[in-house]
Amino acid sequence: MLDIQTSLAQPHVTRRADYTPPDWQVPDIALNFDLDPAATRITATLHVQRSGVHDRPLRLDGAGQTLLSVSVDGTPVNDWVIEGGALILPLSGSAHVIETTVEIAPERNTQLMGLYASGGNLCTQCEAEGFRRITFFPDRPDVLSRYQVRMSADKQRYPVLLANGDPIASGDLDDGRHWAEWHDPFPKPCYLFALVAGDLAVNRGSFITMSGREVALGIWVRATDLERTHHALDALKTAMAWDERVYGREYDLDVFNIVAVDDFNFGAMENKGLNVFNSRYILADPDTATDYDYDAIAAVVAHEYFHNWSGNRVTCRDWFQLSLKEGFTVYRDQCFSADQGSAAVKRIEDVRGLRAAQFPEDAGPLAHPIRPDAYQEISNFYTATIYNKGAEIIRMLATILGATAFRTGTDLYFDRFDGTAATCEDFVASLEEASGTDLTQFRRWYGQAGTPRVTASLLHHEGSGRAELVLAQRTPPTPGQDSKTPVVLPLRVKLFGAQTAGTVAPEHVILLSDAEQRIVFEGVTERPILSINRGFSAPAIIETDRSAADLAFLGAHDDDPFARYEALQQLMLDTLVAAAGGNQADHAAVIAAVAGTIGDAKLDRAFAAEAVLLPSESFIGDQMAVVDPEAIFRVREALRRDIGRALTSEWCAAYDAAQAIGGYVYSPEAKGLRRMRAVALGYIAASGAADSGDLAFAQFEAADNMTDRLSALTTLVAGDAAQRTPALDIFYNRYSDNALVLDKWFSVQAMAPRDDTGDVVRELLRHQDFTLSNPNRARALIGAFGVNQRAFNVTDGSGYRFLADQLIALDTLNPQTAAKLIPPLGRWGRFDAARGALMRAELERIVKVPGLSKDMFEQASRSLE
Ligand code: 0A1
Ligand code: ZN
Repeated sequence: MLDIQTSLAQPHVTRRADYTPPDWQVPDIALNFDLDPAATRITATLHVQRSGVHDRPLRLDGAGQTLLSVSVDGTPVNDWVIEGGALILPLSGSAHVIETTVEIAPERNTQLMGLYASGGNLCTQCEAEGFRRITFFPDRPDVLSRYQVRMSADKQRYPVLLANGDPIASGDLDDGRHWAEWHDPFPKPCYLFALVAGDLAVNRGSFITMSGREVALGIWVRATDLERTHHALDALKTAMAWDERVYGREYDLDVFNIVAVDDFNFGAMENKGLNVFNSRYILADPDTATDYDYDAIAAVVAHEYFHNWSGNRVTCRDWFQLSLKEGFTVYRDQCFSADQGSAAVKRIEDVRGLRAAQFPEDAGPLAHPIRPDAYQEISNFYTATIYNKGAEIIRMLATILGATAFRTGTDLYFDRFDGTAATCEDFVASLEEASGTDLTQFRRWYGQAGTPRVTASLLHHEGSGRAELVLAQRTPPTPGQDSKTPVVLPLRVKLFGAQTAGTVAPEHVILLSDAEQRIVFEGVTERPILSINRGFSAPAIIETDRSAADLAFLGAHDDDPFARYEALQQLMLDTLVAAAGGNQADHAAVIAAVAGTIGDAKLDRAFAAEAVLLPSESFIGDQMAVVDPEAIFRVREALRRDIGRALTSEWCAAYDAAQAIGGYVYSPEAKGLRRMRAVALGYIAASGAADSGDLAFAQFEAADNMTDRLSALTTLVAGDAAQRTPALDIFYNRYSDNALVLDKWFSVQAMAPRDDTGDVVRELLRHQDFTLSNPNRARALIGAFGVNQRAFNVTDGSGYRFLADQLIALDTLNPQTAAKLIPPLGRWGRFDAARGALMRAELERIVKVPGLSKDMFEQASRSLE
């Protein structure tokens, strides 16, 4: 059969405007899996119902399986055709029972979509369009079905058989095989289907819901990993209680299982009652996981759990609505994490992440709105824009409505759309109706790409006591959107008095909705200093004309921790951007501000440590008309060295104070001390202190936890101390059987700020532990190198060639993972002409590769536009 998709030169584009409701519904499906890694047989029994009045055939998506038989109402038929992988079946009545039998080979599935093998076990990944690789089905999120799943498998090899919902029955067969049956009573789209068959051990727990029901919890891993599942289990229980308290949402099944697998394209997946996780977001103990890992585990466990309501009970009508579940769920997990420790540090980390990944996306060739209008491959739209900007949009809604009305709105949304496939518009309309707030203009955020730029200048007339804040907004054009309209930006603003350091205008939220707006403050008798976008209340770039002195003032006195951090960052950025542009830069103001921050004993150490870190090289680059990676690296290192030298005794004191922790504990305070210790060590090393290698190596050897060990290793790897290679070898030997820690070993070298990083990375490609077939490992080396701004952008283009070569190779195995790593090459417009041409040449080379996946084709071709 001719495959329509590949026979045409033009790739198929799916458009939001073309949405039509499904022609057929499938209220019930029974699946029978005869599991075997080489040949799994699947019989699917679909109860289909014609939806509306039409005479169109039943269209069941499929991809790559061998079709063995088709029957309609119990009778074998052969009047079907296969078109673009889909099975098209003419049907005469309004309801039928369709049965298909297919065969697939999970062990040959390197894409990790559908049913695949990982570490000797079998598991599934169906979002977004993986279910069609298992069996023929309408693979779209607005077809909701009740699932009955029966699995049989070799009992020795796969003693554990799990699927969605509740276990119903199980038993032995006489040929060494066994079987199990699971039912999920909640209708769900097929992207939430999951099964796992494997040799797994379980850490069991239980949770009593707010209505008094007991839920059996299980975290399933390799037996040797069992001891590393306690943190994830604790996080799950905390998340379940949090969702009851904050959103009134209770878990609905009697069991909730999580399985950790080593080979996974993303972070984790919220399959109903059976979450499947990348093992990096489950496994932790102090010896192998950093504080950052612990926090990420709790955040991802919470995220997937929260999807049970924002995603599963209310799902998406189509994939253009992806941010409906993802933006909202990220917002929910961000608030959850903020409640577990330092909310200020969490906000700083989230904004840093947004600026590192989403702002460049919004400013580059792959820019798209949080509700896109078209895609070729939906996997490419699991982006920082959909997730993180999406979360910022929800956060703005919460700010504009206030906590109470926001909660009334989410209650209405959950109640009204429970059991259905909804749209972003349904969500906004629910909040609008519940709060009585007109959100007409706010809706522009859903359709407009690009990061708004807001200029803010504060004028003060001393005589009249009037201050005037002049605000203007502009969103730069993005591909396909030449002209933009003003959006609604809730800006939390406060004015401080320069002389008294007191408040001259209390905080309030300004809703900037016009292109230009003026806000008048009366009774301002002393010169005011502007604190704006406090808490990063709107995802915008704010340009102010505040002096270094005013920024230093805010850096020392602002009572909003994010604004305080931001003032220090701005002070550092102004210094660094000026220096990178060739202007003489005075480091004194930054050094004084850093000294004041680490010396401020009232400040939480975690916050102080984050606040004194210099902006990343790429964020500095984002502020420049043309990114000069070498200059950025040079001026940033010079400032680091000066801060290190000028404050040597302060850093040593901070280091020693942070050392007095005693034994390892995972608590917000202990994490703050470890963070400060890492930052202090970094500055001591940057100062060039002769003994910094000894200090780092002593920490490396004495560490009783991965946070301290890895920060010491990172410091050693950056420099040229004699202990550098021994530390890398010791680390490797100690952890050579732990894949997640080896990933760190690869990454720390790929991210190193060194002249030889490119050579080291090319060498590491040949390392016995490097493989492209494990996504974590590929990302640890190739992904990390791609975001090492200086090493990747060396002038001879060898970094670009390396990335392109690797992505072309990876594409043949795992297109999804390969396509995700394209963006560093799409920054060609941000660099000088010579680098830009070299990057484009690599993108052009990629686009021309015969047999390139549509994932890669879309990312690379759009990156050239
Ligand atoms: N819904 C998941 C993300 C996810 C998407 C696609 C995947 O396919 C490989 C896997 C996971 C989440 O938001 O966590
Ligand atoms: Zn999600």
